[in-house]
Amino acid sequence: ICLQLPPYFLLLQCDSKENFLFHRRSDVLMMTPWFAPIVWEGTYNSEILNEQFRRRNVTVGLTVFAIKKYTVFLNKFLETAETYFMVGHRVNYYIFTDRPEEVPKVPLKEGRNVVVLQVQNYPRWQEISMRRMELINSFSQQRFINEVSYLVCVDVDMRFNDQVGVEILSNLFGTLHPHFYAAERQSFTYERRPASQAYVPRDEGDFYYAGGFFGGTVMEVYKLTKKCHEAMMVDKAKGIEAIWQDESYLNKYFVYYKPTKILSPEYLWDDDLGRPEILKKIRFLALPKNHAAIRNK
Ligand code: 2GW
Ligand code: MN
Repeated sequence: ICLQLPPYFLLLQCDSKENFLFHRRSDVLMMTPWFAPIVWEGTYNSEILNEQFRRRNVTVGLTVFAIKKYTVFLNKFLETAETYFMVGHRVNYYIFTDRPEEVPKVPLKEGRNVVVLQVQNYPRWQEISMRRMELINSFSQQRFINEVSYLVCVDVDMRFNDQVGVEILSNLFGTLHPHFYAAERQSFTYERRPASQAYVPRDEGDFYYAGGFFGGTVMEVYKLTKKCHEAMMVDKAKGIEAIWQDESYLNKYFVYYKPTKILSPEYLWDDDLGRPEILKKIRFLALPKNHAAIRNK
């Protein structure tokens, strides 16, 4: 017999906690007005997602920069990534460094590789941070496009603290900055000088994204890093540097090229902000750093 379901069947299904399709939260925004999912714990089914990405035999590239003293962060970064990052999937770690001899030998699980890419050092820290765009861009074209499907580009002064899996993957994704996920547009620290290429007018911008966690397909990351690097070069020629360096240019990009997925601050947290109730998981955590000691040349 043919069972005629009432039109509200789907709603009922979603409202039942017993139902395997129940993946929603009412305490956080789960989708942007341009229909990009915002990834919070409790809003997705990792079993289904893992199966989809395994079937495609996807390889994920994780780019990280460890210039000068920042090589001290690599050990904890890699160790915790082995425990939590893309477990069960193929991973290439791309470590950009000026000190290849300081890259620790961390035991890796099957299907996971470390690739050390030697790069030059820049005297100014702002330049070290900003040049990441240029380097990711040029290596995307030369190398990443042949080796991985997606790139995940992160800060190194961090540790993985819980699962970061294929739920983050999409054509183009950014992460809500932990200081601003609950803030209003007026308080976002976009670049506000019209002379800068990173300028965002007061009445524009959707979210404030973190510079320390973004990614997408190699093609999308290629386009993003190209635009950001070019904008930086235009500014540099005029003697301007955006207020939060690469983060400002990234935020400008996302105003006009909107991400297809957004990660909640679970994916870039800082314990200086405590641990609010809405955070069911803290997946990637800033390490306290002695700014004076680590940042001196
Ligand atoms: C040295 C002195 C001062 C600041 C940074 C550095 C430095 C950074 C360095 O000596 N060597 C190095 O490899 N880095 C790389 O740049 C490293 O990958 C690090 O994670 C990244 C960004 O610097 P970080 O993590 O010290 O700055 P945060 O945590 O304040 O980063 C936020 O703001 C930055 C721009 O000012 C970026 O947008 C970053 O993505 C944000 O998380
Ligand atoms: Mn950092």
